[in-house]
Amino acid sequence: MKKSELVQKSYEIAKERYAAVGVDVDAALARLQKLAVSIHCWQADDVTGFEKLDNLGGGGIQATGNYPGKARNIDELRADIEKVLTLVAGEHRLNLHEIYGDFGGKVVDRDQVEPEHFTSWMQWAKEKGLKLDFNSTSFGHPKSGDLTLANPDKSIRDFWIEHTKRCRKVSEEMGKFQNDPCIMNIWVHDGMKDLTVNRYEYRRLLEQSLDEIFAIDYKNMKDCIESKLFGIALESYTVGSHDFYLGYGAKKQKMVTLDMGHFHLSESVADKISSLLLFTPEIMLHVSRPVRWDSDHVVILNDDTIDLAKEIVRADALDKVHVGLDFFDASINRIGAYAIGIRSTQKAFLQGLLEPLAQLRKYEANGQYFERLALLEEAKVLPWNAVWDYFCLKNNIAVGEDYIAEIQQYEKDVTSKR
Ligand code: RNT
Ligand code: ZN
Repeated sequence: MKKSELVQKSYEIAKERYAAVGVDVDAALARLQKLAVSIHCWQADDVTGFEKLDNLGGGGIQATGNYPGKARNIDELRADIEKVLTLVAGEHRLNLHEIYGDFGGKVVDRDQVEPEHFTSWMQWAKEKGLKLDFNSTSFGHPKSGDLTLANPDKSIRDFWIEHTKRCRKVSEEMGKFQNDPCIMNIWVHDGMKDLTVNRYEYRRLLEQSLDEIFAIDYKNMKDCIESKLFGIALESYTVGSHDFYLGYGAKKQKMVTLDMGHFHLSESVADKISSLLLFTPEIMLHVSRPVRWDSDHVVILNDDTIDLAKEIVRADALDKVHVGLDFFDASINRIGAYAIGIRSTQKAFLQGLLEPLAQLRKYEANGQYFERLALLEEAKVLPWNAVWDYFCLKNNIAVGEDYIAEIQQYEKDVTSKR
């Protein structure tokens, strides 16, 4: 039997199995189809960007590995993203960092960035059916140091405030152009390597800088603020901790970005969804995978991603949670990294959407906790994978492991020649 026939047949059977526990598979598929993943541009080039300034590295993050074929310029990065889009179903977004601007070979310092540096991105994205999201970039710059928005030196602080304000303006223009809000993330690495005695002061400065940055209200962009546990070489103190941004977000009604790599390893990011939604407007996610430290490994289908997706569905919050990715693995084929990460994220959400929630809720409300646990366990082995294969088939993209060969071909034809 042909693979497509097998997939079709398995799907029909799966549909009946799910119907028996009250799950409408087609409704789940329709919802998955609409679930946009904001694809981070920085996996394609190990977070280098296209600035003409010397990128000094540092800033608390680091891509490790030297697999050949990274994107060296805008055209290569766009080609790579276009390839990625042929390997995943659905309509997605592209998340750009300021350092990926189209600076036309000129030196444009971070406090000089303008919307026009992103015009070609906006046009290209429109052609490709992508919406754009955005990030200010505080790392990898001569003025990055250990402290940016929280720097006691006013001239440095003002430089980064100006940068971040301008990035909001860029985001506003992107949002206007695409007729859909551009989500702009602020993550600054500010912190200290060793014991720190002025913790309060830096946090006070960060709050003050953010207030200045957010002074203008925009209509076509949304702000989000991302915390972290520690950065490389900034291990002892992080100004923008989770408590800091949770407090700021709740007080000022800003979205908090939850990066799965920015918490203690035993902490459940999934469990934060329902609390955050009560006190902040929406949530931005950086779906990622920490391995021992915030190492930004490629997202896989593991308990953390499945739990997160399920919690979002259970909270009926798919429209309030924005799904973005954040990983940068320079040790494997980068296009492959994207394909794995996006497909695994979608698989997690599909599992969430296929949960027999109505029945589970009934059990819980009745205090039938054995029944709840039993159904949760059985639901794990319902044939969600048949539904997943059908999703790929129906969208005309590689079913199962077939995308491996497509990536090998692209490597042979394109990335290996770089
Ligand atoms: C760093 C943050 C941040 C970055 C990107 C490049 O720890 O997760 O989101 O990964 O901005
Ligand atoms: Zn992140």
